[in-house]
Amino acid sequence: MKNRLTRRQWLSRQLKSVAALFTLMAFRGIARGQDRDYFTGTDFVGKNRTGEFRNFYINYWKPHRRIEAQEWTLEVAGLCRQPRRFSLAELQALPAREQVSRLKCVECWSAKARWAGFRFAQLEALVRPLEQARGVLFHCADEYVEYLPLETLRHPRTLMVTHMNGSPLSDEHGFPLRVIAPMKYGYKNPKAILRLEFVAAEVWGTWSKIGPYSADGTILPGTDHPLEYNKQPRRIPGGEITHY
Ligand SMILES: Nc1nc2c(c(=O)[nH]1)N[C@H]1C(S)=C(S)[C@@H](COP(=O)(O)O)O[C@H]1N2
Ligand SMILES: [Mo]
Repeated sequence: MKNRLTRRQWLSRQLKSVAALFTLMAFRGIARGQDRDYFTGTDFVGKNRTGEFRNFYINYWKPHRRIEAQEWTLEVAGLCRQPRRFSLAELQALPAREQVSRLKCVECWSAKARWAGFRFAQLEALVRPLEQARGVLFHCADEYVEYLPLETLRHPRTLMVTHMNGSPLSDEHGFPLRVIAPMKYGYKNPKAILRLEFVAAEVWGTWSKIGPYSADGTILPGTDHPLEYNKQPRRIPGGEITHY
């Protein structure tokens, strides 16, 4: 009898420690979950602030399937004389330009990179926008839509970007084509562009519609929290951030 009780006690202790082990594993799972990168190693890409992306956050409106270069073309349509499609190779054959600039998200953070690509004017010369065209609506792989006036697209600091820090854009940063307009908040820098449409009037983009953000998106005087300086606040005068 005594022996049997002891055995039962032993069994119960064993069960308890197994339960404790499972609990620990569950907690570990949750802890990992907070930092899990859902997209690495999958066919999809989406919003991400983990791992290497702690240094340069990734924003995407919706997760979307990674773009295959061979299957991708840029469609240029709307108010232009020669609407057409471009392959990535055709775009990369345009005269190359490069710049170092900071991307400033309206939600506090910023980060800097060396961007390379081509000038918007090169594309314009090939499709020849009509006189009525005032700007371009960018349609992106994640159903993000953003508008930029021709004035901004022709600005000497605005670049159509295919490369970042010497490599082709990662899927996260907008492969195969994005806009970098450093005088505007990040939301005016559309990524993973599929279609470009010349339009006669301003259209409110995805962020301007949902957020309390201006449709124009020019960076306002205020405070920035650059990721590479540990988000330590810095005063910014408005417009492109050039002093750090
Ligand atoms: N297609 C697409 N482009 C986008 C966005 C988006 O959600 N979808 N977010 C914008 C915003 S709000 C920011 S801050 C920048 C961030 O660029 P990054 O993800 O390369 O850091 O992308 C911009 N371009
Ligand atoms: Mo942003």
